[in-house]
Amino acid sequence: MGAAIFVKASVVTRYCDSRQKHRQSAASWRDSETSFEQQKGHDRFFEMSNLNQSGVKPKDHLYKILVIGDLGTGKTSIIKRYVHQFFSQHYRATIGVDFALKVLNWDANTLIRLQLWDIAGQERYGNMTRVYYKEAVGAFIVFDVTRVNTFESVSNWKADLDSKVQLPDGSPIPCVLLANKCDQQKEGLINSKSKMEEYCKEKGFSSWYETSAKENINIDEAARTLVSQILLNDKLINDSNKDGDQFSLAHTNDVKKKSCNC
Ligand SMILES: Nc1nc2c(ncn2[C@@H]2O[C@H](COP(=O)(O)OP(=O)(O)OP(=O)(O)O)[C@@H](O)[C@H]2O)c(=O)[nH]1
Ligand SMILES: [Mg+2]
Repeated sequence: MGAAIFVKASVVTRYCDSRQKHRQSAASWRDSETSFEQQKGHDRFFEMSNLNQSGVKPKDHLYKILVIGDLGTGKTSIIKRYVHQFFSQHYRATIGVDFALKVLNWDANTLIRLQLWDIAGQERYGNMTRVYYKEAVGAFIVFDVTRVNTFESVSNWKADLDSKVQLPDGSPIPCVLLANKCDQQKEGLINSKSKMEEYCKEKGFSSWYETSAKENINIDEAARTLVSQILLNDKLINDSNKDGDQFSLAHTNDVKKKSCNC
């Protein structure tokens, strides 16, 4: 149901904390050698072939999604599974941030591009630059069910996220908790579903899933839940702005056209 590309960001350290620079990061994601040609191909493909039955071009949304959590919890593996239907046991730590794009034909009238920001666990909450978080409209926080200490960090990641990015009305962006590596022996609170429910409610998670990138468990489901929440927020924001300036969470054209002069 979707198409996807995955590209590596080579330059992440020279971001400065301005809106313009953020757009450069998004633009460099689009403009990088491999992605740009592929993206043009996608654009042409969708322009030509993605008309719905009534010949109308579907609404096109681009949403920035963060994937954060401790080192080695499986963030990259989840993204690779989701985007490429691929898994490897081999661990190569992410440096800085990687990007992936997942294109979803959500329904006959809606095309969604998820710009997935795969942030290295070694970035650590608290030290995370705001630029990574800027304009994100949804997030996954990932922990490893075999290592309790990665669960203990979850509340810090969530607090960091909520302090650095909000929706236009000031509310937190939707965030889904992923208890990854559920194909293995679990340790801690994850063994009690009711306590996990309580924990997620208290910390303000939209939802939580046990996932396995290895066995492909619940990754599509978790993504669908997050996207549904984002679409709902987008609609609420647009509805509340009906009489004023229109604002959308999606920033499709922004990313394509702007470039940085600094
Ligand atoms: N058994 C099992 N292993 C997994 C799963 N997901 C990831 N792994 C393994 O866990 C290790 C770390 O996975 P990564 O996806 O690189 O973890 P990461 O969170 O991106 O790590 P950083 O980039 O360092 O933050 C790798 O050896 C993966 O093969 C899973 O669902 N089950
Ligand atoms: Mg990684």
